[in-house]
Amino acid sequence: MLNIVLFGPPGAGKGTQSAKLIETYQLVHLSTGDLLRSEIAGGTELGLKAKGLMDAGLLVPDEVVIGMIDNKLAQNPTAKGFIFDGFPRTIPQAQALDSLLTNRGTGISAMIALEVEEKELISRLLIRGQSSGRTDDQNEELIENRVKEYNTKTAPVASFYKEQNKYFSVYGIGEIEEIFSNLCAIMDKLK
Ligand code: B4P
Repeated sequence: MLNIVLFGPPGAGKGTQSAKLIETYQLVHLSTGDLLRSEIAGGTELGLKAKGLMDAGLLVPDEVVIGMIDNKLAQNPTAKGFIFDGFPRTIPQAQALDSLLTNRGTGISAMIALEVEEKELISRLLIRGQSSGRTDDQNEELIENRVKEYNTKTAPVASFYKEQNKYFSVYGIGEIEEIFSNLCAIMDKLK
């Protein structure tokens, strides 16, 4: 199986590039952000709890997202592999993902990080906020909170994969197609 963690700060292009990667490599896309937003749209108890945290730019509790990923892995037993988009976002999530995959006889092939400077992230998310309707893209202060949350809790996850020699990075500013082709160059070596 080809199991990839697509990593990067909010607005780095994870969702954008995941959509292209799953088509080219026929993988299943697992975005915890999308899963949480669908819980919110469905008005579930989990969604209601998550909404307050997401609207404040904070991460939702580890056990919530780990449970969602476990369910999705179980629902896709014949997948050729997965693109994990926005997960893991903390070290406990990374450890949990390792054991979920080990229990299924597989593991993470690589983490690929999209590198984008903070100024560009804020500008992209403010632009997306004008049309996405996403409440967490609505103002600069909130976006800065998300970046802060990333720097303190999520950035250390890269070391987890570096220590396993599974870390790769791609510069994430430029044409979407050019970034995609740089990602594909790494994916093709991993296949
Ligand atoms: P996510 O849904 O993961 O949202 P995100 O980090 O903002 O990234 P996204 O993938 O949507 O954006 P992209 O970079 O593609 O998370 C939302 C919230 O959910 C989190 O803040 C947290 O509260 C919660 N959450 C999710 N997962 C969690 C977890 N595991 N643990 C705890 N909490 C969790 O794109 C951004 C914009 O840039 C787009 O408009 C796009 O068009 C544009 N763009 C992309 N590439 C570009 C390029 N090359 N040039 C110019 N613009 C580009």
